[in-house]
Amino acid sequence: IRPGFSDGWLYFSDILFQTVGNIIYNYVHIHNFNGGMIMKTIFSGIQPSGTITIGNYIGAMQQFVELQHDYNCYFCIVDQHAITVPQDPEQLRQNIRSLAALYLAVGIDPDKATLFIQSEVPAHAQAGWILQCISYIGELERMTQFKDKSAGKEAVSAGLLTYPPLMAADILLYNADLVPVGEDQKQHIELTRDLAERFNRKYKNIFTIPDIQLPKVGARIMSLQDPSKKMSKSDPNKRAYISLLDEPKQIEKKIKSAVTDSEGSVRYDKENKPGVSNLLSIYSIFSGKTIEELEREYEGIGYGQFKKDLAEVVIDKLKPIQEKYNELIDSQELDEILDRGREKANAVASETLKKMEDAIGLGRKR
Ligand code: ATP
Ligand code: LTN
Repeated sequence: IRPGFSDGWLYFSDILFQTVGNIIYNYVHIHNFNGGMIMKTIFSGIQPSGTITIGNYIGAMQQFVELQHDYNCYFCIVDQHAITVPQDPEQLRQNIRSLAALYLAVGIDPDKATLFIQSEVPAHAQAGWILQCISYIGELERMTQFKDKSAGKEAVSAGLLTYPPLMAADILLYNADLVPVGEDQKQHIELTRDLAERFNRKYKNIFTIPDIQLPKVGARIMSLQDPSKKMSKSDPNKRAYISLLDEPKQIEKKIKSAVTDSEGSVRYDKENKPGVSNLLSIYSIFSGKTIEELEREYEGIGYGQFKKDLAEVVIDKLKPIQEKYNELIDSQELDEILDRGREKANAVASETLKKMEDAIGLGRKR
C-alpha cells in the first residue's frame, strides 16, 4: 500500500484494508476470489419473527447452503424487518439467536459466508432512509405483503409500509448480484431493482441491479391448515406450519391434521387437490423421490399411511439439524461468528453508504 493513500477502506485481493495515511489498522477477508475468479455476491435475509419453518428451509435456506460454495454470500438476520409488526422483546432476542444457530445448523459455513444481524450494522437503517426518500407511497401500497399483513388490522405501523426500501438497502449495500428467496418476495426484488435504477439515474451509477433466484421446486410451500395460503412462521395457528425445532410427536400430529380432501387418492393436482399436492411436494423434496414415484408408491393406499410415512421422512430430515442446533445455541462460538460477521458487513456496507451520501450531497465531503 502506497504511503499517503487516501484514508478509508482499500480493496486488495480478497482483503479489505482500512487505512489512515500509510497505516493499516484493520482488515477483513472478503472471500471474493475463488481460484483467481471474482465471485459474484449473494445477499438474503430471514426475519426472526418466529422459528424457521420447513417452508423457509425449502424456499430459502436450502439454496443458501448450496450457493455458499460459489458466491460471496451475506446472510442476514433481519431483526429490523421483524419489528414492522409487534414483537415481544424477550422473544425477539431469543428468536434472533435461535435463527443464527439454525443458519449454521442447516449447513451455512461461517468461513465461506458472512452471517450477521441487521441491527448491528447501522448502514442498513441509514441507507433504508435514503431509499425511502426515493420511493413513492403508491408503489409501496401496491406490495401484496403489505396488503396481506395490514388487512383487517386496526393499527398498522408505518414501518410495514416502508419495509421494501429497507429490504432494498440490505441488498444494494453489498452490491449483490443475486438474491435467493421464496416466491413471495418476487415483488420486493422487482421494487429493489426499480429503486436501484432510479438512484443510479437520478444521482450516480453506484448500484448493481440484483437478480432474483427462486428454487426450482418448493418456492411456495403452503399452510398445512389452509393450502390456499403460504406457510408462515408467524401464523397464529401453530398447526399450520412445521418448525425446524418441532419435536417428532408434534410433527406427527401436525401432518396427521393437515387438510387434504375427500377423494382419498395420493395424486398431484395443485388446482383440485392443493393440500395433498403440498404434502407431496414436501415429501418429494425431503426424500429425493420424484412426485411420480411417490404417486406410484401410494397408488391404492389411503392418506393415513401416506401421512405417517411423510412424518417419518420429515423427522429424519430435521434430526441432524436439531442436534447441531442444540450444540450451538448456548455456545460462545455462535457469538464469535456473529461478531466477525458484524465487522465484515459493517466494513462493506459503510463504504457503500458513504458513496450514496456523497452522490446525494448529504453531510460534508469526506
Ligand atoms: P413471517 O411469517 O414473519 O412473515 P415468513 O415465514 O413469511 O415470516 P420470512 O422471514 O419473511 O418468512 O422469509 C424468509 C425466506 O423464506 C424468504 O426468502 C421467503 O421468500 C421464504 N419463504 C417464506 N415462506 C415460504 C414458503 N411458505 N415457501 C417457500 N419459501 C418461503
Ligand atoms: N422481506 C423478506 C426478508 C428480507 C430479505 C432481505 C430477503 C429482508 N431483507 C433482503 C432477501 C434480501 C421476507 O419477508 N421474507
